[in-house]
Amino acid sequence: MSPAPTQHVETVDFIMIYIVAISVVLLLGITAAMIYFVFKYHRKKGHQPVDIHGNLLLEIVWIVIPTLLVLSMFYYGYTGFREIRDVPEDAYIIKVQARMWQWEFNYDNGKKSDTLYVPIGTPIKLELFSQDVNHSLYIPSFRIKEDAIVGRTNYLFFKPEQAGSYDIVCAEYCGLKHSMMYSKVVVLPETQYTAWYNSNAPETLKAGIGN
Ligand SMILES: [Cu+2]
Repeated sequence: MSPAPTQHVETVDFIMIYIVAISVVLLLGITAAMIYFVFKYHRKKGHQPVDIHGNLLLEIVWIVIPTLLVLSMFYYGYTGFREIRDVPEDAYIIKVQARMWQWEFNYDNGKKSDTLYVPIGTPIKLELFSQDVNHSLYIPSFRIKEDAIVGRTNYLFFKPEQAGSYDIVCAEYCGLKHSMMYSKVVVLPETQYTAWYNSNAPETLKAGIGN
């Protein structure tokens, strides 16, 4: 398996597998017990049912074990959530304008692009704005997604660890050409990023799709 493009990927995937694994074990265990009891205790002809009394130990076990399981899911979910939402002070801010049907990335030196360029190893904070309707910036490979909404500033945070090019998708239906609202995030080594960042060549923004 190739190394994860960001730390978030390992965190999110671990929690996902943890919860699914527990769910599968419980599903199989409960289903098997249910089927077993259906056959073992089915009503037989001429047989009178007897009263069943409580079992304190069993009741404690089935309260304590599920409680611990659910608390552990909460623990991993919450710490994972904080990891994704707590942005370090020194994060590099890139402003994102969403519009029908295009992403526009604005860097602090005035540069604009429709592909997102970021340097490896730098914590990145994307500030999300929308000019028209609700959009949602989704980077599946990084396991992050957030709405871009008119009149509100939302954010996303990630720290790229691997050079490469990853898909950016609009994940909120935003009109006729929503399905074409694709872009890329390109993770570059520091020196290449700086060269791109300082180059004067104007980044040609493709006209919004369909405009
Ligand atoms: Cu959109």
